[in-house]
Amino acid sequence: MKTTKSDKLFKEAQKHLPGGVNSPVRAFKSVGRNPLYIKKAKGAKLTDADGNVFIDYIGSWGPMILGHTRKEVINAIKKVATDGTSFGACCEQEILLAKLIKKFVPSVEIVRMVNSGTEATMSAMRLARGFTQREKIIKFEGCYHGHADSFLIKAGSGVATLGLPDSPGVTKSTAKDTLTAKYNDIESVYRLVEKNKDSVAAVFIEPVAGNMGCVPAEKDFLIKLRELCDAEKIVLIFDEVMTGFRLARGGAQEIYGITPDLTTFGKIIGGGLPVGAYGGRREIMEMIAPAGPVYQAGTLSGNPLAMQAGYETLKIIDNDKNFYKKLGDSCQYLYDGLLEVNKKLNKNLTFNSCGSMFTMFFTDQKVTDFDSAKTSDTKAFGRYFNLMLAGGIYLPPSQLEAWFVSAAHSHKDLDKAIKTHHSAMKAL
Ligand code: KE4
Repeated sequence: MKTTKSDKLFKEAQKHLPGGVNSPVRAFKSVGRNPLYIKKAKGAKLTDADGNVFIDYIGSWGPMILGHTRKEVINAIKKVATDGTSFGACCEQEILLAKLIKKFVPSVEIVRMVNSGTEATMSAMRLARGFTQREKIIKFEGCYHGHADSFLIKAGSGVATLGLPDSPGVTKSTAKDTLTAKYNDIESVYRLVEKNKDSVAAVFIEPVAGNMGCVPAEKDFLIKLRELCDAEKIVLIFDEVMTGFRLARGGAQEIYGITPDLTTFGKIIGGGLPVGAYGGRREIMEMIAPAGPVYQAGTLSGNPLAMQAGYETLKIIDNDKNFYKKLGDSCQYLYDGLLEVNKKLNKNLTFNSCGSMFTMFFTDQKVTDFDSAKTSDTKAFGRYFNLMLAGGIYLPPSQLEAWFVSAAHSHKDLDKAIKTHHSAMKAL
């Protein structure tokens, strides 16, 4: 596969951007090769600077659930752009998108738009602290909630339980207010809450984790988490930046039938443009300025261009009552094909999926949390990634990420992935 143009661009980029990129995972470091420079995309396909065409199983890390350059979305963006892209003022589009988000996710009584998932979770954290007048938050090992300081924390060792900075630049005083529990282990949450009685403001969780690879929460675990938060007056926050509008109309909370107090969104609600949002119970959300005292603001929040792109995306889904059924059928077809290959070749790999997000882990252990996800053979995954790429299949360049199927993936695209998977697994 010729990559001279991408290699040349990456060399140049490293003179101007840290690590040559604007987000670490896309540097392809964990798969031992230079990143590809994508020139254009259409439907389920990407074309790179050297003209190589790939079937895309990242979808920009989730946003492109309709596939790339969906004509209704592009036309809407073009139309709005001719009237202006951002006014730093109110616009009708922000109301339209807010109403659709509420229609899809009944737990959202009011919602605030921001510009990324990180901004959404960061703001929801401040809001939960302002609402409860408490300082600590609980997150789970292996869950990622964007790069705000309070989320870049690793578990304190043993008794400490207090968080430790997981990145230079995060201060010990910040880290001490983040407690880390074990995913799918309710006892680990009980212990933290017991040790920090009446000081925990919020529990943040990816209800189906995507950032340690795809790891669905066990239903009973989420039920008990909800009960604990009710009993202890802790704000339960579902980080649905990835799962929102991905797993079902109402995201993971619809699938599990569990209502969080707040939900954070991103990715799909921007239709490929930068949008994040957080919303939930009115009594909490009305603490946000200017309705209430908790400050949060943003120059480009609610800009007409991004709002229109998100609105058009959700409107297409809203108008297609069979959208998730069709997407689910495509996924089942793909998953059955991949698993049949593994069975035939006697490859005992763990496969987790939920709706149209999934991960094949290079381990034979059941993957239910970060520790079990980390038993994966990341070197074998790296070899597999490169074999799939050479075969025209563009996967997330890290074992601990989720793969995505879009509404634009045809059976021909899915068959190609299954066939390429077969030759890659034989070559491994
Ligand atoms: P952004 O700030 O990247 O828009 O969203 C942060 C975020 C928050 N919550 C969840 C559950 C997320 O998955 C993310 C971002 N996801 C990663 C992919 N694992 C974005 C890709 C990247 O960092 O380049």
